[in-house]
Amino acid sequence: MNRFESAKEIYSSYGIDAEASIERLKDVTISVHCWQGDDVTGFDNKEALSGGIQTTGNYPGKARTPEELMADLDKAFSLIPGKKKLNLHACYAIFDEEAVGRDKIEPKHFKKWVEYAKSRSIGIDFNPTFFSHPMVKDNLTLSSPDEEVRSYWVEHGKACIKIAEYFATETGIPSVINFWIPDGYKDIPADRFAPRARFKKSLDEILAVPYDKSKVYVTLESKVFGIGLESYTVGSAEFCLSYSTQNGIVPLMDNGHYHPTEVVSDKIPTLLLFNEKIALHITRGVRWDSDHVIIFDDETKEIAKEIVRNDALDRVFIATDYFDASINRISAWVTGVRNVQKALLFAMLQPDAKMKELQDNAETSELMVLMEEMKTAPFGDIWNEFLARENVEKNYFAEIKKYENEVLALRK
Ligand code: RNT
Ligand code: ZN
Repeated sequence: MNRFESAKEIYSSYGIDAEASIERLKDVTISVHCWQGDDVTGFDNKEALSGGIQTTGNYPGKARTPEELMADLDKAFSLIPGKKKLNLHACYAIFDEEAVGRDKIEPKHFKKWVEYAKSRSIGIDFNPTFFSHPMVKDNLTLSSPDEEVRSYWVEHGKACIKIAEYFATETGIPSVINFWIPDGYKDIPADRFAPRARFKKSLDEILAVPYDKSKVYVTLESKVFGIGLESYTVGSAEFCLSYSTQNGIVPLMDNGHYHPTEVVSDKIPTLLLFNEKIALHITRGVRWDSDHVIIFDDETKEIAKEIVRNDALDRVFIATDYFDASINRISAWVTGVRNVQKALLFAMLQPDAKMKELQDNAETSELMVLMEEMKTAPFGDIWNEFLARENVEKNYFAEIKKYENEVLALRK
């Protein structure tokens, strides 16, 4: 008997169907963030990254052009099993003729991305870019007291909804458009109310544009603080959750955006009770919202468990969001996305019904024993079988190194 067959038998003794889990995982779409490939730089201007987020490191070989980023994405996608979607930011617009401001971008500026996605049969998610731009004034965009600034960004938001709709129409796959603004104050503000009132008004204006709700899902991402914006964040958790609920859009939780002892895994079931759909940015915060590469750690597994055991795979938009510039960027992509998939498969291989029963019967000693036992079940053999069936190598590093030597090393 090979390792997979024997692992399958072990899982089966717990009442778990490993074959069915593999099939189930094959169907889960992960929205892969494009910004890992170039340290969140984009192509629409030469501004440095701002907005309270930071990439650290200067590993050689970063993508500098759309062609390079597409080639790197292809390399990463070839090493990532399962279903993927491409998650773009507005700053990745490709201007063939004249460049336009972010308030004036149009679908045609993303035509090459649509061609890219169509020829690979994947969908595209989208994000307006409210950072790294001269129109960000005093660290404010949609909440700015300067009407010229605020309305510029409102126009950007509206333009982006049209572009997301274009993605959905062209690819035939709905597009998730995520709104996140960096707006905030480094030090204690005198007025916490007005900026949020302006943000609310701006979102109302943006969402007043007509769009097809079966094609475009609007999500709103909250945050607790950013670098240089430590004391006050306009788009706080309460703001974003309340706004989403009141306006029928989708709340998005990024697990780097909460106080360090707060966990998104615990928030998922609550949001599932009150929302038809929810969205996630999966990342790894180390001490702060540091956007480290996702590893196969406890909280990633716990997040996956809350999705799987609540039967919510079709209600949760799963996207990755991290940016590590200190290691090979393609390796970072593949490692992080694979770890989300690994966590999902791990969650699919838990004896959920049995564990829930033990909980309800207050058999907590036995529950702990079973939970601990499952940690050393032969999960790796099931994961390896999934990789083999998806025709991707278990150890992808040789491929990464080859690409680094043949392609990345030439980018001087
Ligand atoms: C920032 C947010 C946001 C960004 C991307 C680039 O803290 O997490 O999602 O990471 O939009
Ligand atoms: Zn995020």
